[in-house]
Formats: sequence, C-alpha cells, structure tokens
Amino acid sequence: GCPMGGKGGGEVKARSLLGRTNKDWWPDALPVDMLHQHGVSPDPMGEDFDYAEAFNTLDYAALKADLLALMTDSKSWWPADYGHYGPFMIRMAWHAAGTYRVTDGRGGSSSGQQRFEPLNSWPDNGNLDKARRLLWPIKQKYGKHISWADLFILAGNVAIESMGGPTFGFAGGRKDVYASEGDTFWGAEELWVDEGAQTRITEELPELEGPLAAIQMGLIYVNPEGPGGEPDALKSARDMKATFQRMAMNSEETVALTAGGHAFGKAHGAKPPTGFKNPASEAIHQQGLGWLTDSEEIGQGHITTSGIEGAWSNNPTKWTGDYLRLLFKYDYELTQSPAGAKQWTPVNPEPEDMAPDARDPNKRVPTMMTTADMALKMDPEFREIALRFRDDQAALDDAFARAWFKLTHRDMGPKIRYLGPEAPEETLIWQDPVPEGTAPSDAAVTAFKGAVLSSGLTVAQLVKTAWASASTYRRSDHRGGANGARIALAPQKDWAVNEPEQLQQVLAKLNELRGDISLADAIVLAGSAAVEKAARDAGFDISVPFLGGRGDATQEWTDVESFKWMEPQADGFRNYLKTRNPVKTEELLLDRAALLGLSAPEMTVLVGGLRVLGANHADAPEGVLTDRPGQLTNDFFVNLLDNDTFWDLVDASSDEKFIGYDRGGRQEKWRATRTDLIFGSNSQLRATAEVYAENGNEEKFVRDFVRAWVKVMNADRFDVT
Ligand code: HEB
Repeated sequence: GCPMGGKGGGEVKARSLLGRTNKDWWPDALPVDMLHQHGVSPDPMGEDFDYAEAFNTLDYAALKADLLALMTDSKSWWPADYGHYGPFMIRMAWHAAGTYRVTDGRGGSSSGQQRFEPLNSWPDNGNLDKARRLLWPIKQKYGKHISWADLFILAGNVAIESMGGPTFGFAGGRKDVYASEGDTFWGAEELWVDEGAQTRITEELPELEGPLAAIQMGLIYVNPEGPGGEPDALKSARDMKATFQRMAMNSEETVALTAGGHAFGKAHGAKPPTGFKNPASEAIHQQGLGWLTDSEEIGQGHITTSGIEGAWSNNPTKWTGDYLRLLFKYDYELTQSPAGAKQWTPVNPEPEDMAPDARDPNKRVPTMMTTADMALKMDPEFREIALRFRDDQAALDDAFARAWFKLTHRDMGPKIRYLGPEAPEETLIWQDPVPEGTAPSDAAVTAFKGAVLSSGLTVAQLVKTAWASASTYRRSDHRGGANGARIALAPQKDWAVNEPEQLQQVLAKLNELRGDISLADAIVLAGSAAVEKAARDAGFDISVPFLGGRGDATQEWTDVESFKWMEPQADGFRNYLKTRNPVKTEELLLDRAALLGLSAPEMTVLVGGLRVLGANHADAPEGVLTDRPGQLTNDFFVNLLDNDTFWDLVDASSDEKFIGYDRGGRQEKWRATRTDLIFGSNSQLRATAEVYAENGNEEKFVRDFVRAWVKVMNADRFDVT
C-alpha cells in the first residue's frame, strides 16, 4: 500500500498536503504565530537550553514520589474516580503517545503536542485537559528539569505501577516545543467524529488514507462504539488491526495493550452531552478548559466523556486479569448508556463481578464492554491471543509492559537518545539498533577517497548512493539515516527509488575498497568525495567535512516490517515519483524536506545541486538544466529562471512533465517535472532560487550546497551531536 495515497484501488482524490488545519477549525484563534516570522523562535527557553542536561540533574526519585502521591490526592474540582487518578493518567499518556504513526513517524508523545490545538481539543481527548491541569503543580515544581512531554508518559508509568501493574522502564528526553506542529496531516474531513465524520475504512476502500492512523477525524484510533457507531465487533476488529498496525503494533501487542489498559478505570457517559465546547472554542474565562460540567454534577460523578458508561473490571484500580476473565465468563448484550452510546453489558453478573461506583465504594454497578473490547472476544485471531493471556497472567504482564514501553517510546528514535535511571538496558529491534562504529584515521580517509574516485564509479552513482542512504532520515521519529548502512539490507536495498541493480554494483565496489572503514562511513565518504570532485571540476576547491564513526547494522536486527513504511513514494530530490498521488508532487518534496529538517533555502540548494550532479532516479533528463552534468554549478537556477525559455506540458494527459522551449519557436531546450518548476512558480521558492542564480553567488551556491549536504549526511548522528 502507498502510505501517502493508498485508497486501495479506488479513485485518487486530490487533497492538500495538510488537509484541515487549526486555521480551519478555529478561524478566530489569536494568531500568535505572526510574532514568529523571519526566523524568530516561539521557544521561551532559548537556543542555549540543553534539556538533556536539565533532565540529568532532576531529582527523579522525588518526582516519582510526588506523582505517586498525586494519584490519590483527589481534588474537589475534578474528583478522582474510586479516589485514584491512575486510570485517568494512563488514558492521558496513551492518547499522548497513540497519535504516533509509523507511516511518516509523525504524531506521538515526543514533543508534548497534547497541550496544543488540534489535539488538546480533539473529541477523543475529552476531559484530558483536567488530567494535564492536575499535573501542573508538579510540572511547576520541577520546572525545566522535566518537560511536559516526558511528564505525560512518566505519569502514565507511575499510574500503572501505583495500581500494581508491570512496566518495562521509562526514558526521558522528549524536549517540549512551544507551538502546535504545523506539518502533520490529521485528515481532510470537515467534521469531527462526534459530528458524524466519515469513517476512513469501508468495504470498498479497505485501506486507511495516506499516513493516517485513526478511523475517524478526531479519534486516536477506532470508534469505541464500532465503525461509524455501528456495534459490529468484527468490523471493529478490522479497524483495530488497521490502525494499530499503522503504529507498528501487531495483534498480540494490540490485545495486550487493550486488555491491559482497560484493566483500569471507567468510561464516562452519565448523561447526554449537551452544550460541550472543546477547550480551543471555550470562553476566555474558562482558561483553556473545555467540556465543562456543573461542579455539583462533577461531585456526583455525573460526567460524560466518550458517552459510554461504566468500568470494564470489578477491580478498576488494580492490575488484575479480571478484564479478560469477565469478557469470556459472561455473555454480553447490546445496551445503551444514559448518554445514548451503544455498549455491551454482561448478562446476569454475579454480585462479586460488579464494579464499585466511582464515587461510592459501597455501591456496586454493572461492568461493561465497548464494541472495540468485544472485538477481542469475537475476532478469531484476537480471541486466541486473548484466551492465552486470560490463562497466563505472566504472559500478559510481560506483553503489556513491553507493548506499553514501545507505545510510549517508539518515536524517540535510537536508544542513545534515552535519558534517566529507568531506561532499560535490553536492546529492542524496533529501536533500529546500530552497533557502535570507529571513525577511520585521516590517512585511511584520504586513501579511500582516492581509490573511490579512480574506481570507475561516477559522481552521479556515488552521490545517489550517499543520498539514498542518508535521506531516509526523518526527524519525526528519528528513524532512518546513513548510520547503520541499512541501505545494503532488506527492505531498503530493494526499493525502486534506490535503483537496486545499480545500487548493488556500487555497494560491491565500495565494499571492495573500504578496508576497515564501516560501510556506512564509506557510503557517506564516497558521496562527499564525489561532491568535492564535482566542485573542483566547476572551479571551486572545497572540502566536504566528514564525521566518521558510523556502524553497520545487521539484517537480523532490522525490523523489515516497520522499515517497509519508510519506502519513499516520491523523492523530489531524485525527481522520483512512484505513483500519482492525491497530494501534488511538489508537496511531497516539501514533506520530505520537512522530515529531513531542512529550511527552504536548504531544500532549494540541494535540489539545484543534486540535479546537475546527476542524482535523478534512473538518470531521468528532467531538471538536468545544464550542459555540463557532473559539475557542481548553479546552472539549474540560471536556466530555470531564464526569460528566454517558456514551459509547456509534454502532453495534455498529465501535468507531471514539461518541456522548456526557446521563446522564439518550438525548439526543445529542457525537460522538467513539477518538482523542478515549482522553484520558478512559487514566489517564495523563486525568490530563493534567484539568490542562487545571481552573479557573484556561484561560490555561495557551492558552499550552501555542501553545508546542506553535510546536514543530511549527519542528521542521525545522535552519538556525536
Ligand atoms: Fe481505552 C478509557 C476506548 C485502547 C487505556 N478507552 C477509555 C474510554 C473509551 C476507550 C471509550 C472511556 C473514556 C471516558 O472517560 O469516557 N480504548 C478505547 C478504544 C481502544 C482503547 C476504542 C482501542 C481498541 N485504552 C486503550 C489502550 C489503553 C487504554 C491501548 C492503554 C494501554 N482507556 C484506557 C484507560 C481508560 C480508558 C486507562 C480509563 C480512563 C479513566 O478511568 O478515566
């Protein structure tokens, strides 16, 4: 399936890169971002702030003790169900992490986005505003030593531990950002789930759209009442599998997480939801809180969040196997909550299998299951796993603890980024482990560069290979990059974008020449040698800084399943487009540049340079706007902006490819794609391209190219930067 498009055979519906954004949802919001133009940062901590250093001087034990005390310190403005905030905190942490998707690595807990629109106001995050406020005194007390993003997850861990549940560890290192991240596509629908947003999986269209990992707009994963509110457990299982898979969770992990999570707490649907406004839409004096309920009602536990009412287990503040025990012990009948939601109630429960009332421990009330919970019982695959866990508590403990750790740490990238005393020692395959490397000596570097340049491999081949290796990096979840040389392993070595046959030849040659240098270093070094040669041939003597020390990963420690999602469906830097997309091809370039952490000038200079170096996929002619390919010149920009050229479609059947003609006649001069022409068409990119086409900036072009190139080559060097 195609992660950007992928409407399973259906018609490709055009959409914009970002779909519906905050500006569409809340047109009247204060445009604070206008203060952050021209490179001004919204981060009040300033550039010099080193979060890792601050975290490392945190009194971790004291913080955990304070969190533990918070769990049972019930506040009258939002009393704890059963006198324990643990379940509430787990839901908050799960929803913070659960937005992660393996498709583009975006979402997830690592920058504390639950504080900002749209996530703070998503219907599925109902009432979690209160959970975050409960944490504020602790955040305030520990200040810069703990980020919100870390605190959300740590609170979830402490909550689990406080109720006797198993955890696998906690790592800090999630640095807060101070504004909503504007680069995430959350969907194009104009309605939220509670307003009847369309479901994203149907019989005709079995695949989730694009990078999305939720079934309806405003949900973290699936609709608890079943697809589109239809109480069909089997269809709910289908949706659960699709969405959890997008988070790199298999069925066993999905069952463990759901059965483990719903061991705790309750759902809230005491009365029909009337007049709710989300936090971002509320009146100014509500101070960022939404979904408001009368305080007397709150005191009595008359709260509506999801609309479903009741606890799953008879022991909702203890880690037990009761969730699965009850799920299989009883028949469940379809009922309605007081709020009108569809849910499932056990038939004739024994008194000891009833749940305590959230406010009155002496009162017993029926337990319930959502349609999504019923999926664990009704779907044959889920059922088998669930029964195994019911009969083997130790297996559930282990699976839950590991899946929870993965859920909450998945987007932190390699283990080397983990901080704190509870970071687990064990290496896990989803961390994409790379053995430590050794930087080659200066003499070895010089010798290898010489050998590569006289090996018969071309500048284009070397540049392409280095680019293919390094440009898999995405800063969304810190995966990919040149370290590890996974370009030589499945699945990357077989990706169409990498021209597998040619790649094999280049890698074989590099292996032959590299001696003790790791393959990962050799690939980067060979690319850099090629860039230096291309600059020299254009008359610029420049050396490309090289940071050695990369290691080589093994196939055994490469999670092929989860790397599959990282295959580029387009790479504008190599003028590559696998299939026509619902998003315009130039938007895909922008998306990739964003994942690489590039600025517009960096993206511009790289595209212009890579074109003349011959990095195009399959040596396509498009965008090679030069008469001297292989030399690092600014010809791409000079020729693109030449007033004597006019551009036209190659033919009317597609607006992907173009011919550049002499103004005077129909004499063909150049070929180009949308990805090339956007640098003349878009005013902002044109302004940037002009800089690189100007007389006197030829050397600036070369220097800027080298700087951006090195940035991409080193993007994943957490071991040194
Ligand atoms: Fe859950 C809650 C659904 C998964 C954990 N959840 C809940 C609710 C619902 C749900 C509807 C209720 C809300 C209110 O308040 O109202 N989930 C769901 C679904 C899914 C899930 C559909 C998919 C299948 N969870 C989950 C997970 C976890 C969880 C995975 C973890 C791990 N939850 C949870 C908790 C809770 C909930 C803890 C409780 C909260 C309180 O208590 O507050």
